[in-house]
Amino acid sequence: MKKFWNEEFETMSAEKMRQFQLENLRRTLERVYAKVPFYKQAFDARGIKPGDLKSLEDLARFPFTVKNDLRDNYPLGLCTVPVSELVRIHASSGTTGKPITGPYTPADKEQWGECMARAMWAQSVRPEDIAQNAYGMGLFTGGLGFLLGFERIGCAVIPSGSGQTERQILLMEDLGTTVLGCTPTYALTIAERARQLGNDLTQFPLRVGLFGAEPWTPKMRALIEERMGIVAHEHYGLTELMGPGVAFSCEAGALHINEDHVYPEVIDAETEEPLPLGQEGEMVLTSLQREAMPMIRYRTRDITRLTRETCACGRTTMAMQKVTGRSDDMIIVSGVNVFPSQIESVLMEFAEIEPQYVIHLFKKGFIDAIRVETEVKPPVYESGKGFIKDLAGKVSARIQAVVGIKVPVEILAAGSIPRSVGKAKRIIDERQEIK
Ligand code: DLL
Repeated sequence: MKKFWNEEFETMSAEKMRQFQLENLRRTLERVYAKVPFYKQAFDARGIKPGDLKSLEDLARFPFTVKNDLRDNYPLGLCTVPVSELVRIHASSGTTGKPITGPYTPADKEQWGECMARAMWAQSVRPEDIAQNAYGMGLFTGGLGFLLGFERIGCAVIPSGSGQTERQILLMEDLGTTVLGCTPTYALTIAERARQLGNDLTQFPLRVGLFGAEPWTPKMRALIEERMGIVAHEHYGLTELMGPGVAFSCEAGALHINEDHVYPEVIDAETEEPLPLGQEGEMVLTSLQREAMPMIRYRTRDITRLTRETCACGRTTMAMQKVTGRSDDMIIVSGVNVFPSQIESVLMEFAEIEPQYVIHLFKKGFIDAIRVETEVKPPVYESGKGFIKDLAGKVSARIQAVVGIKVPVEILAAGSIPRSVGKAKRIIDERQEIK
């Protein structure tokens, strides 16, 4: 049985990899410069042309791309191909009501499947496995991205999607699931429910979990492993760069980056200068082979550091440390990316509401949850309890429509929320951190 899914790229010498990256980077820069007005303008504003890239270090002279650029060019303004050449469009939350899109050509989808299969193979997934895919099966890249990888390997996939926890457990037992893919918090929910139902997951055939899409601590990983009787592996990725498939944990515990597809840099989030290997900062990623919507120096806002050492698993690709936080205020609730600015934009739609709010972030069992407190304009509060309750319900429904998750809303009297004298503190983190 082969050890690597793609031995050539997973064990390539650093020198050969850099050469491969340089050639693909140049091609990608040329592609976006020729086809996407946004990039042409951004490069021209800096007086730089794709041909100025003589070495990988020259990439630092090119401009960054940020989430707002995707929003400003919504839905497909950064695409290099007409819609007729696309075969898939995913989407994820933007910083306001509009989502950001992730379009794929047939070649992009092919590469995505390759990256996923490499990751899963490294995590011991084999054609004999029965894989329960409990990531959200929809616009979110988790479900359909994992499906591509499982199918590429040849597993029997159960596309259960997220939710309906009791049915997940039933399927797991009846079909003899050996591999589970979902967010780490959902894994804990499944384990908790199984315990309540009197099912001992450690006695199930389940042996490995493929978890990602949100930060989780080593403690949480150990807990999942213990409660499910499995080995827990990690996946990292983001819609903008393809979805899951950017990085994956190996048997030695390193998070390897699919470096022939994604070129990683780490920068100082304040000065925006690239940092040397090993130093912690914000990860910036550039697509190397994508066709539909390649990203140039995309600021992920994820905090990590990069290392290049030959790993005990035999892979030579660069590894990233587990993401330790973000350089912006995005929070992830039940796998859904939530920005305070989204909540704010909803609140601002209501004439009765004051532009004052706080988001309480707390733990509901093992799961991160939020609730919102806001205020009404002074006379409105006098309209009576029924009116206020009704208004809170409307705001909550609107948040659900925009953000995609149900968030309880409490409406307070004018002046209840402490006023800030500097930067507003919108998020109150009440979680007892499980470290
Ligand atoms: O979460 C893609 C994905 C799906 C990754 C399934 C892994 C498994 P988005 O919804 O666009 O895409 O969210 C991307 O989620 O910038 C990180 O902040 C966070 N994130 C993803 N994986 C991890 C991880 C998918 N392993 C954003 N650890 C990213 C910490 C993660 N944060």
